[in-house]
Amino acid sequence: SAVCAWQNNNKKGCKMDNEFKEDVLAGLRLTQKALSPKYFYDAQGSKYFDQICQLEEYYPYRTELSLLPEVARELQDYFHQQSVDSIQLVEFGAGSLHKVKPVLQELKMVKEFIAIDISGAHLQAASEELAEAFPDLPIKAAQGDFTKPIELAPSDATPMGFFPGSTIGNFDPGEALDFLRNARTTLGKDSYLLLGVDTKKDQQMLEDAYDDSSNVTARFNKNILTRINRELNGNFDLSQFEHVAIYNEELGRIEMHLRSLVDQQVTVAGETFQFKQGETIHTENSYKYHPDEFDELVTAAGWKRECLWLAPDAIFSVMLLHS
Ligand code: AVJ
Repeated sequence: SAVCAWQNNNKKGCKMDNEFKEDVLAGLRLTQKALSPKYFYDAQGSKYFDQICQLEEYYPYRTELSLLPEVARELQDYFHQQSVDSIQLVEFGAGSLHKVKPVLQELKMVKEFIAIDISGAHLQAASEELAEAFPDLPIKAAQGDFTKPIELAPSDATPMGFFPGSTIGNFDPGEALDFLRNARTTLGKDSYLLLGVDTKKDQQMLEDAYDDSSNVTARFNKNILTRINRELNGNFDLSQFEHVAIYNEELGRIEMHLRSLVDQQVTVAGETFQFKQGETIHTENSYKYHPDEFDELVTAAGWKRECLWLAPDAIFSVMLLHS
């Protein structure tokens, strides 16, 4: 196939698996138990996430997707003006590759596409489908964790990172700053970063997006327990936990938790953990930013915002950063 698969910053069946175990055990030992949202994305979790994207309540996906054709057309003009005639596009957390399609459709100067995702088999399948739609485009599918430093193959083309979907919202602001700084180092001087960032808005709209009426997000959240049961010999009883999504206004973030319905104990990889009734495992943060607020992070990380696109009612933002 036209898709070149490569391992980026981890080795399958070795470091990754052990890291999952150590991270889960360390997270469950905390007073406020916590798991990293990057572990949502096993094969099943990636499928649940695709289902979330089809929900009426989950406005970020469709809102950003409908902005992207116009964004890409304006980028095409902008890069012409800047005499940028070839681009190496690098997507972080590429998932099902839905978002890059409108970008590739308009932005003819993209000469190479590198997709990085933690969910290897899912990414490989999505990349093969993308290769059919863009047969002349060299595509690299890299299984890797973009929260760790990444090395790019040198290229004569201008590097442009692509980080849509407000995935950056999974980081707390300090981690987001680190990510932006690292991305600037990875992509190099005279590079670009096209970023999707969800905005602060009405609390009900936010909470509905993360606690949908068909309970898809609840299944997505609980799937992390199924994964722990399977991969780390755990005995979580999913019926004894409930999905919780609340907007923490003070911190400007949606929090997802799994709340224990009873006093219980659970064993994972031979270690036993106590749960009080009502106690939660914090599974995800999804930070929301006013454009001005986010721009402070951008500037602190050494980037400059070149363009900002806002969806109607400013419910989602897309921006182009220049190093
Ligand atoms: C993939 C991190 C952008 O935070 O909106 C969706 C994940 N979690 N519904 C988000 C998610 C629950 C999503 N990101």
